[in-house]
This record gives sequence, C-alpha cells and structure tokens, in this order.
Amino acid sequence: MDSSDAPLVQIINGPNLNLLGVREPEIYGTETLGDIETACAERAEQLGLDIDFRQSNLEGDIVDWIQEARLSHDGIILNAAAYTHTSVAILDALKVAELPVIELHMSNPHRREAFRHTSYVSLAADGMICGLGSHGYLLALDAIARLIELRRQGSES
Ligand code: CA2
Repeated sequence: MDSSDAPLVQIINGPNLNLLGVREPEIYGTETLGDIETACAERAEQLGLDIDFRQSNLEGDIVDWIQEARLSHDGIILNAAAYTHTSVAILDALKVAELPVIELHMSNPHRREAFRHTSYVSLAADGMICGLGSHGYLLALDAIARLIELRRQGSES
C-alpha cells in the first residue's frame, strides 16, 4: 500500500511510561519506550499502517491528542497508564472520537491492587490487551489493523 493511503494509528502512552526499562523491570520488562516504538514501526510497516507514537505525563495532552485523532487518524491504541483508573476526561474524549480503540496494558491489572481493577478506558474500548508485556503493543497493532479494515469494508457496502 502507498504510504499516503495507509491507515494512520495513534499509539498513546500515559504517565511514567517514559521510564520503561529504567525502573521496575520485574513488572514492565527491560525494553525502553524507544525500543517499543521501533518494534511497533516494524510491525506497522508489515501491516500497511502508519503510526504516530506518543507519550505524555499530562492528562490534558492525552485528551488533546485523542481529539486530534478524531479528525486525522483511523484508530487509537491507548496505554493510559494510571489515568486508566481515574480519568473521566479521557473516557469522554474517546467516546467523542468514534474511532476503533484498543486498550493496552503491559502488566495484568487484574492481578494487581484492587484500584487497578477499574478501567474508565474500557468503557470506550473495542478490546483490551493486557499482561503480555511489550508484545502486547504488537498484538494491539494486529487488532487495530483488523478493526480498521472491517470498518472500511462496512463503509464501502
Ligand atoms: O501495565 C500497564 O501497562 C499499566 O498501564 C502501567 C501503569 C499502571 O498504572 C497501570 O495500572 C497498568 C503504570 C506505568 C508506570 O510505568 C513505569 C515504568 C517503569 C517504571 C515505573 C513505572
């Protein structure tokens, strides 16, 4: 596929994920966010997708980026990190975006503290991948590619 025709996927990473590979490797592994971005770029190319990979520690940035995606992207992969469990603002932005959304977590929040068992993001996500470490990012790309393709087929018929 010509890169200008390729669906564009926003991959958003929330607070503290810039520290991946630096702290808590027993939970989050040894890869840095830069390593993960490189792996995502490779998988995206295989899938015929373009990616826009971002990280912020600020809730408002994430809301702004989701609003931007509504107009210019074809799908969203979101690891909202701690905001997963707190942010109605991110949930509202996702609902307005009306795009395919995959919620992503490297750890399995359901094996962790009770406050991680609630996800506002899940209320707007088509699917969720968790507990598979950085491999989850590649699985999320596979999943969003399929959702975007299904949506395209639906809009053509
Ligand atoms: O498992 C995930 O991907 C999480 O979204 C990660 C969040 C956590 O609040 C969610 O419950 C599950 C935390 C991200 C913090 O990232 C760090 C990375 C390296 C060292 C310390 C924190």
